[in-house]
Amino acid sequence: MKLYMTANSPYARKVRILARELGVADGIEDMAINPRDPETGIWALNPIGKVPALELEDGRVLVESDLIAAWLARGAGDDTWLGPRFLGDTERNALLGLANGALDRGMTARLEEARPGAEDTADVIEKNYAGIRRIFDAAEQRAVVRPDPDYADIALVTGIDWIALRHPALDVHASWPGLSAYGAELSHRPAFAETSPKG
Ligand SMILES: N[C@@H](CCC(=O)N[C@@H](CS)C(=O)NCC(=O)O)C(=O)O
Repeated sequence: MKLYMTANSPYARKVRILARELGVADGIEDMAINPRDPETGIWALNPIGKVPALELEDGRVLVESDLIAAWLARGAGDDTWLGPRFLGDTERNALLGLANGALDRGMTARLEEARPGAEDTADVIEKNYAGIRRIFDAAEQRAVVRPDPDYADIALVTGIDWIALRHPALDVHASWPGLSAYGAELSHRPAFAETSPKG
């Protein structure tokens, strides 16, 4: 299988961490591409034009990080990371939703930073930063390293790391020391360490 990704994409990283934790990463080749470049063929594979996209051996293509992750977990017979136990746990699903929301707000703010000359850029960025602050305030109380980490932990650590890298103005590690310590502890796991975003 081929996973179309960029090295620092947080959405792709969720899938890459999960694949490693499930022990199925050897069957997946990471294909680093620029999703905005149609010459890479990504638009034909994934009409949304985004990464991650997982091309299966029979040529079918799965898109959207959480759907790819759920498909991998099911194929691996997983019950811990994103299996029936996770899906039946309301609290863990709620935390996953918050983590995904932080990523979406961070991505919107980043796209806005790249929109030159727009009058409301500062306003749009601040609205999204305010959303991230609310999300991280709420998540900090729930961010506890448990004996069996799951996909909500993967998503939250991915959000913490990527927002700390791409939005230094939020000063993530100083502003949310609980989240920072939680992320650091989970980052000792090889699957997290191997995929961590680089500046
Ligand atoms: N909801 C999607 C979001 C994926 C996404 O936004 N990927 C970004 C990279 S981190 C992308 O490919 N952006 C290309 C673009 O916006 O043109 C998912 O969960 O997979």
